[in-house]
Amino acid sequence: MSGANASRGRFITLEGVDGAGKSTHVGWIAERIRSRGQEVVVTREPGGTPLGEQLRKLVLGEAMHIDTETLLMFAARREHLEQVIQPALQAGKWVISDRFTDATFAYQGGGRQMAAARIAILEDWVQGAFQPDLTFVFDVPTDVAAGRRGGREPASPGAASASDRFERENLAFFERVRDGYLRRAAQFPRRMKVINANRALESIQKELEEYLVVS
Ligand code: Z5A
Repeated sequence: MSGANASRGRFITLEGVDGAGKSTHVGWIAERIRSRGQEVVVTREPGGTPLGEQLRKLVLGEAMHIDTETLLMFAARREHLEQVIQPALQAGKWVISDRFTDATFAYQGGGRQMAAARIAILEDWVQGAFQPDLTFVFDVPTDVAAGRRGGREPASPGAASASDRFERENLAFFERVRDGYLRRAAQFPRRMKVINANRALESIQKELEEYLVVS
């Protein structure tokens, strides 16, 4: 991360279209890092704080203008940074977040076609130069992701479910989201690692391990 120092923890984010497998890998990554003696905080966006979780319910459930949707993502993020992410990093903990700002560029920028320059204004406002140290983009063809979503039960209160606004979008939307992630990863290749998630879990985790060893 920009401005990282030796005593500060590290910030890892997981991204990808719905059903790509982020949530499947969060716990595994946390355990790998804990096994190295590090303290780990696992969190998610939108959410991660009591207020953020309320905003999550609104943004996943209520129809709203694209500007409102984007502003709420960043409002939740501001709280998340202030209350969870920054304090944990400053205390030397590692933070693993299931989604962060790259999701806004992919979903609101790619999926909903909001100009990236507008999102970048909010990014600068809310987080300045702060970025994750490492981002995994789990990449799968959108039809594979859709098949995986189809076989899933909602995992927790507020979890994405078949009834949430994003999951009701069509395949073309998810194609744009996927392209949005791949474009962003091409822009920031040192930070963002595209992981082919269309293969066996063991094979994916072997690749993740290689990146974690050098983090
Ligand atoms: N959103 C946004 O628009 N803008 C923003 O800035 C942010 C978010 C931060 C909620 O996110 C929504 O918020 C999201 C984007 C929007 N859209 N939706 N819906 P979320 O992360 O909470 O919701 P989600 O994307 O649906 O995540 P998820 O439920 O956690 O899905 P996932 O992590 O991608 O997949 P999974 O649950 O780990 O795996 C799905 C199934 O596939 C499951 O049964 C697994 O066992 C299976 N799986 C996983 N990997 C494999 C492999 N390798 N082989 C076979 N099967 C597998």
